[in-house]
Amino acid sequence: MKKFYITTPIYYVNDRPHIGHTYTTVLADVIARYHRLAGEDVFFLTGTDEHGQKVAQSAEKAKISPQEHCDKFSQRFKNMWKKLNISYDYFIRTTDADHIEVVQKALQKLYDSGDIYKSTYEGWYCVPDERFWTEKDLKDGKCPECGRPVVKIEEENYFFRMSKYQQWLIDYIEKNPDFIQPDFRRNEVLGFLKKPLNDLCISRPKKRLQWGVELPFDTDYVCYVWVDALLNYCSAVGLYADDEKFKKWWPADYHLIGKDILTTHAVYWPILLKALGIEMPKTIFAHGWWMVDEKKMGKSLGNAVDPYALESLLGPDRLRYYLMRDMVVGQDASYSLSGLVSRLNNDLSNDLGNMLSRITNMVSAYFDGILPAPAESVDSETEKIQKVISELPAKVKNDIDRMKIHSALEDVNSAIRAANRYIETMQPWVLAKEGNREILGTVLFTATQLLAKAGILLYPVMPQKCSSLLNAIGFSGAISIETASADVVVDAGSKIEKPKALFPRIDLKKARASLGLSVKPPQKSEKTEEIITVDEFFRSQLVVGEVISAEYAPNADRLLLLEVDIGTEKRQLVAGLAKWYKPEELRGKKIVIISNLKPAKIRGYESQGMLLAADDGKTVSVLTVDKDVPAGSKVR
Ligand code: ME8
Repeated sequence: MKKFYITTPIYYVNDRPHIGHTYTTVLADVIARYHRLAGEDVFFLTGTDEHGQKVAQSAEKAKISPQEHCDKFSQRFKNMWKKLNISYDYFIRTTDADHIEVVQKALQKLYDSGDIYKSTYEGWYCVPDERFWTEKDLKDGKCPECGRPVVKIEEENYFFRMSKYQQWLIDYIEKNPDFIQPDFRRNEVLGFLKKPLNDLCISRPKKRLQWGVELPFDTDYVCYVWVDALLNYCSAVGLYADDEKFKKWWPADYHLIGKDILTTHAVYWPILLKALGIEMPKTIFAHGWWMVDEKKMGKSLGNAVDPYALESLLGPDRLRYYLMRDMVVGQDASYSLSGLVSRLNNDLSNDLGNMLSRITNMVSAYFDGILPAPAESVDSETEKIQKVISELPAKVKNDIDRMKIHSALEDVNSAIRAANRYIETMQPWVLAKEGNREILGTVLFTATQLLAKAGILLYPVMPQKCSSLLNAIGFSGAISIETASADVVVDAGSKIEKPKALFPRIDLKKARASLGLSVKPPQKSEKTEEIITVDEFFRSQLVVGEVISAEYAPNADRLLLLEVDIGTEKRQLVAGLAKWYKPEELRGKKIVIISNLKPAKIRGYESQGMLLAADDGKTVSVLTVDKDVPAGSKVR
């Protein structure tokens, strides 16, 4: 059986989990669940990072021991993951005795092999980041990573010979294109490695910090928290303790991280492994950040969105769906409650939920709740939708394998929309009136197969809702990719039940109130952009936007709904282009957008900007850019 080992970062126990931590953990869970559905043997690791100055300081502030503080905050992460049905196989804590033992063994090995030496350090130190910087590293005299003040220190410390392995690392990254993903992050790391690499200070004197793993070769020191933390990925699977286990799981297939911790994972970690003679992980994948009002969401910035409140409003599955659907893995995404509400209402209430209630209602009304068999030969409309249905599992798998989770969800949703259109075209209620039971049965059977495939393919994202959906349509097989790939997923004769509304519509005003937000949403555009009307076009701001997704607007034939990345955020655009373009022809195109138009409602859909197109009276051609400039580039 193929094995699959996936990890999240281990989170600092300084504060409660926020949406950023939740995102990485849900993403890992979704990928782990897909691999389980594909029949692989999966090990999914998460946990908490519990040593270091920040934790010691937080504990001191709260007047409790560091260990008590860690126990309390680590439990908060566990509680959150339980609420969200995170199916981790192991939760590691860096204060676990067996982890500490592994860290000490690794340090001793490095010391014995001569890769660790003692020297005097003189320079700058960022207390919150626990990192040393040289004078020239500083930006305006402050920490180049977080912008906070640094303090000058001079002390004796132990150093790890990172510089010795710099050329080896460059060669390794160049030879292994999958090692750091996405590609632009690999280039970023290679860029960083053009400058000479300093040796890494891996100790902290106990007189300054005691909350850490003691160095086995000098009890006056504890280990730098990042060395301790990174080793969790190996200690969790038995390094130096259980060879068989370690051999089974290592190397990790995916280290999922946020882009904030790319250097530690793509530079320190491989060099540590190399020095210890341990194989490299297969892929380090850095995703982007959830942003609020164009700033990174995070506790220190005071803009963290609380996953507890969102979970109690939405339940676990809809929160999971939103996080997976609205971030293109690798890029930043902007969080807004209105975006969340419209995404869930559109995809889940209007499309999937609507289709489920239509089909279950009609099978109950016309066939006493027993799924009818299809006709032997079918019409061309049914053939068309059958093709969409049968291609769906492979499409989704391909997207998941390439980390395009949002596309996988869009694939399922667009198949659901196609099936809703198929039902409109076939008009089963008319077929029923006419007594055309053969075609009526075919339509309901066919649509039910799609619901079953969607239920399985969306199961990793929404395990509870999809179980209810699959139960409602009488599915009794094993939830697996293999089952989803079969022609018939639910047999004729199965008992169909009308489920309770699985995805009730969310009212934005009520949602705002339940989250304790003021009922009038902040007018973001008023704050950041000048609002103009079309007549004032000369004052328009033009930018390059990349079309992330495009779809037909349900119930509005001429319109396409586009999701466009304009560098700082994603926008929904409504364009009367359906006559001229198929959605897939627009996906990935770099187009020109007027970004500071007052949002307008077009047939009930909000358009947050306009795209430019040429029109010669016969055809319409969307303006694109000649070279591959990034989304957000100004058009002057
Ligand atoms: O860095 N958007 O822990 P941490 C998306 N202990 N993801 C975000 C995010 C945001 N706005 N904010 C945080 C540490 N994250 C170390 C890791 S690993 C050996 C040690 C996620 O609690 C993202 O995965 O600061 C990011 O890398 C991680 O939380 C940082 O968590």
